[in-house]
Amino acid sequence: MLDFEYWQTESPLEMEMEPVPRVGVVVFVLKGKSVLLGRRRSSIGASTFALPGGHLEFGESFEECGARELKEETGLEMGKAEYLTVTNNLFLDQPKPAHYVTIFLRAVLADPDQVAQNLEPSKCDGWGWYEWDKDKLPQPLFWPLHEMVRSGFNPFP
Ligand code: 8DG
Ligand code: MG
Repeated sequence: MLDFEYWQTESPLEMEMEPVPRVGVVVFVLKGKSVLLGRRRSSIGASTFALPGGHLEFGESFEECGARELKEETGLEMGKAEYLTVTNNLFLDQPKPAHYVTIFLRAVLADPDQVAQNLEPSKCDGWGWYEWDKDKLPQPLFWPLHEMVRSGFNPFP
């Protein structure tokens, strides 16, 4: 049981806790030959292009989490989705090192004409569609994504 004084500390609860691995769920939203990417403003991967996604919440399925994060970050409604792959990555170049097991889904939009909005401007500079071609993707990519491209990974069916 945590005592009252503990809760009065200035620093956030997370900073007080031992680091633990967390689960991320991210989505390759596919449209034609393109995927949806946004330039991050969050501390991990700041100024690099990454997929929409975020932290798995208690009780969620991967698809529920992907759909919720996509909606929160872009306003887009996720259509049919499927599991693609998983990564296990350490982010050591952080004030507080982070460890993520990240689930990658691919999905189409419920309505392909819906336009992405930047609903969390403190976390992202904006969203755009980029052709999945190593010479046409924006640079720099968030390093986990960069590694996937380098390994020849293709999110398209
Ligand atoms: P939340 O607090 O709103 O739930 O989450 P968030 O603030 O949107 O989390 P996030 O950093 O966007 O995503 C969680 C972690 O997932 C991220 O810190 C590292 C991992 N991750 C990857 N690859 C990618 C990616 O391409 N995009 C995103 N958004 N996260 C990724 O390993
Ligand atoms: Mg996010």
